[in-house]
Amino acid sequence: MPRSLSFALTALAVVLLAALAVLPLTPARAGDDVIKIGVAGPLTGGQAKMGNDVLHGVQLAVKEWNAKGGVLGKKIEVISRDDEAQEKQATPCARELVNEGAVGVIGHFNSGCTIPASEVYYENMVPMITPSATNPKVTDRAYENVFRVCGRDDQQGGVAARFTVETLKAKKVAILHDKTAYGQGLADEFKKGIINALGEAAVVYYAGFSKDEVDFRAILTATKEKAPDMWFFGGIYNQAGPMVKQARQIGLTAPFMSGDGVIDQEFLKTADKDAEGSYLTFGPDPERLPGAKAFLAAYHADYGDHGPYSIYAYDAANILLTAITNAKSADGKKVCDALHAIEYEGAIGKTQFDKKGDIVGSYYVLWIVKDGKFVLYENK
Ligand code: ABU
Repeated sequence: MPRSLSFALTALAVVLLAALAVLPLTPARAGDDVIKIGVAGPLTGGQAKMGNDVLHGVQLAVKEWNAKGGVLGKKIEVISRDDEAQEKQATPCARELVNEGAVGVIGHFNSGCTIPASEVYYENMVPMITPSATNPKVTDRAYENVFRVCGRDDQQGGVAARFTVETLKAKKVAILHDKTAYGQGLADEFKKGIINALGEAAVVYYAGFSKDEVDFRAILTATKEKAPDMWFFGGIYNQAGPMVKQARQIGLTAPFMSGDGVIDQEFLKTADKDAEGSYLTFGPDPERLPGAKAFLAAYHADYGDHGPYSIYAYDAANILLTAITNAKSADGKKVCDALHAIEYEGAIGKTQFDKKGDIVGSYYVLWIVKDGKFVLYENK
């Protein structure tokens, strides 16, 4: 090949590649014979239990829709991506889901992944509903394609702080967190509530550490030296389990409290007897919700015990598919409009979204570990 032609072809290839890099991705493809729904979260690693709970909730909803003929006359296919709960994996996963033609996404699981991934979905107007990401920033940007079916950490942190002051009557609290958008965000909301009620001096210790840390003894010893009436952790069950065990080993006996990231059977398995008496904030008990009965039976038949976010993922998928049905289209903008208008009666109750994509209302209640189980806290 003449050298000039080779040079021209190389230059053309470079220009084409550069153009492809800046072109918007192509989410919904009209000719596709299936409708693809994306799921993203930690499917491997320390948080895989909760990530797979979400995947299973979506798979169950899709199985039920497919048994009734699918959506818009097409079968629904679930495509999943494992972001490993790593912020830097979130954006590549989101791009892959969009590239593969996901018309909507349930996820991501973690706030720290949901926030950057939502930028990709927003650029491509792909509706996303997170079942679990509770950091306020997820919806505070008011992107028209971003929704969540869970609560917010400014609600959850306030409930935890009120309970600490009014029910536990604590005067001195220690606060630990995993430095993530969720963990530190929740810890800061809790801290705000404590300071509002009791003043700055009530927070006797505040510290963060990596979300991959496994040895907490130094920080727990420092916590113990401050003699708090209770200690709070903003983070996830895979760290909370060993942390509570190590706390009791070094003689930190004050009550432990955390949030929705810890209310998982894996916490009970790891912390075992040391988990007894731990307080957690989360939503209502699905076992007490009449609308959850059919979901619980079907989920248990397919996957065994449900996790905390299985039911939220199930409702999120049903809400997305109902919005596609109502929109009579998988076009992202039309589906987002349908989501903003939706009033959905699901397994966890009625869901409606406000302008920012948050659910209308707040549902946080206190749970306690009693006889090796999570049970609703009842003030007697
Ligand atoms: N909300 C608990 C775990 C997920 C997250 O917000 O990071």
